[in-house]
Order: sequence, then structure tokens, then C-alpha cells
Amino acid sequence: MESAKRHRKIIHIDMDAFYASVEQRDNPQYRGKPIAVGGSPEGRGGVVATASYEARKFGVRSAMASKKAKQLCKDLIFVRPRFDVYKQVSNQIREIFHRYTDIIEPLSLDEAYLDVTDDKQNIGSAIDIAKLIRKAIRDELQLTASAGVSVNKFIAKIASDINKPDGLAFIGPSKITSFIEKLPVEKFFGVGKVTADKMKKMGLHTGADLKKLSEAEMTRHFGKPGKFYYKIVRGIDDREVQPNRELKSVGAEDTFRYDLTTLDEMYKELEAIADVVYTRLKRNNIKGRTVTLKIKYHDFKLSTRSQSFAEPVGDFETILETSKTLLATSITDDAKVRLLGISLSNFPGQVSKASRKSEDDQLGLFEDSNA
Ligand code: DCP
Ligand code: MG
Repeated sequence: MESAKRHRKIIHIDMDAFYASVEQRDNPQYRGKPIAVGGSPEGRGGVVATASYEARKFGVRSAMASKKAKQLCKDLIFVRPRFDVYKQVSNQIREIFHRYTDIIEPLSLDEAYLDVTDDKQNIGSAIDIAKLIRKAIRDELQLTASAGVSVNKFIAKIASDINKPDGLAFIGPSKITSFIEKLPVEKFFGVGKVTADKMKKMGLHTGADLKKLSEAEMTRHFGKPGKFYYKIVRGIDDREVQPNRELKSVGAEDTFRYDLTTLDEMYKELEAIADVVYTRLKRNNIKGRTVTLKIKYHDFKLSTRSQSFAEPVGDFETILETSKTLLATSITDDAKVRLLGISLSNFPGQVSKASRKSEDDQLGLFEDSNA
């Protein structure tokens, strides 16, 4: 399959009980105790973001109602999340990754793929690099991470879960086939609960079962994602590790067939442009703190004007009104305007799940998309 090519070396790193571990590190009184980050004490409402491993023994899980969590574990301690600290730790982890490779694709604050096929330090062994990363995280940050090492993203991600917490697993090319054949269908990338249930009803429980279906049968039963399932049950996953997936700005602009001379005309155009920007922001589920207006005049002179807000904005009204104000305060009476553009930037410092989701959507890998 991939034998003609040189195998890639992919590592998936996932921090153990991330928020809870940070809280236990910073607050010694929580160490060895069942804690839940998020949710409200006395189980008055809210859900658990994550639970310490001590709490997991009682069955407390992420996204569980705090009321239920408290019922399962009477001594559970609820801890208020400190997102700024988690973000900071996330950056520190990222810096450790960068010692070995710049091809890093973060999936969330605590999880990332690394392509170490050509590592910066010429270590060569992906297993050794994973060990060094785990050691650095432990020594420098007093936290533990689990790592999965393989030749593609799908297998590496599953591998990181095998010896969790504080573990490492390597699945080499010779073991991939037998590993996948034993794998329960719900573990396959893109297979959510709905698809898994459907598969089980068809008597498909493991990778070996899935392998019996032809590509045509796969797509017939599971739609577009069937094509992808067909490949991954055969250990083929060519998705690249994609660095720099953070969105920097979202915008739209329009060049006009003739120069605009009145504010009214320009406002009308701004409305259409703002609508496109608004739609793009919503699609990416993102808001920005800075609105920028771009104006190009008939003589190709370019001007940009920005306004920043204390809180991120993303609603149509604010985008439009801000752009209008920026325009009104920028142009002179005799201005001839050839192009107008609006963009939003200065997004809250998190990796955009949105851009990733839209990519996966294109693959048709979301549960919704095959409904
Ligand atoms: N998180 C959240 N809500 C969820 C799932 C996770 O707020 N439903 C947050 C809290 C977690 C962090 O994201 O600490 C990382 O998510 P993981 O799924 O990796 O869970 P943990 O790192 O907490 O545990 P594990 O050791 O299983 O990786
Ligand atoms: Mg984790």
C-alpha cells in the first residue's frame, strides 16, 4: 500500500486529565483527590469539563452534569476552571514540540499531531522523540502526557489512548493490519454514535467486519464518508499534519465596475460585504476584536482603517455600523472609490476548531453530513 513511499513518522500527544492535572499541580491540596473542573459545587448545575483520574474511578466523566457527578462521588471537589492558565500551559507544550519539529497541528489546547519524519535534531526515531517530549513535559511542567507513534494520523491518535494515562504506544507498519482488524467500529475516525449503531445492526463490529465490504458497498451504506472508512480500515490515511491552521482574519471585499462617489452607494455596498463577512464568521464560529475597513481609490491609493473592541464582536449590525463609521471618517467629498473591503481579526487566542471542522466537513466526516 504505502510501501513504495517512505513511511511518515507521526506522533499524537494528548495530555492526561488536562485541566484537572493543572489544578492538582498548582493546588497541592487537590493531589490524590477526586476533583472535577467546571460544573458547580453541590451539583446545582453545569457540566464537568474534566475529572481527575481519582474521580474517574467513580465514573465521573467530561460533559457529565455536576449533579450526577456528585451522586457518583460524594467527596468530589469542584474546581473553577482557569482557562488563561491552560492556554499558557498549552503554549509551553507547543514550545517543547517545536524543539523537534515545526510541523505541528494542534487539535485542542491539550492535543496535537506532530510530523517528525525529518526532525530538527536528526534523532530519527519517532519513539525516542516521543519519549523525550514526555520527559520534558514531566520535568519542566510537572504534568504527564500520553503519546501514540505510527505512520499516519489515524493510527497515531488511537495509539495515544492505548497506554493512557502517562503512557506511550507504538504501532509500526507490520502491526497495523492486525491492530485495525480487532478495532471496534466506534474507534474509527469519523464514526460517531449514529454510524456505529448502524454498523452494529448490520453485524459489523470490528475492522475485520468492515473490511468485507467493497468500496461501493461502503458508500452505499454510509454515504460519502464510506470512501474514507474503506481506506482507513486498510490502514491508509494520507491526511497531512497541517501546521498554522489558526485563522488570522476573516474578510471580504468587492471591486466595483465603476467608481463610487456617494456615501449612500458605498453604504449599500458595505451592507453586502458585511453580510458576507458575517456569514463567514458564523461558519467559522469565531468573533474578532478588530474590524478593518479597506478602501481603494480610483488612483489605486489604498487606505485601511481599524477599530478594536474590548470584547470580540461578530454580529452583522456591529460589523456594518463600525465599517460605515470608519468609511465616513476616512473619505473626502470628492473621493472616487474603486474597492471596499471589511475584515475581522484579533481572534481570541485559541486554535480555530472551526477551520478544522469545515475541512472535515468537506471529507463528509461528520455525523450530520451523512444523515
Ligand atoms: N474538555 C471539556 N469538555 C469536554 C471534553 C474536554 O471542557 N467535553 C476539556 C477539559 C480537558 C481538555 O478539554 O481537560 C482535554 O480533553 P481530553 O478529551 O483530552 O480530556 P483530558 O485531557 O481531561 O483527559 P484524558 O486523560 O482522557 O486525555
Ligand atoms: Mg487529554
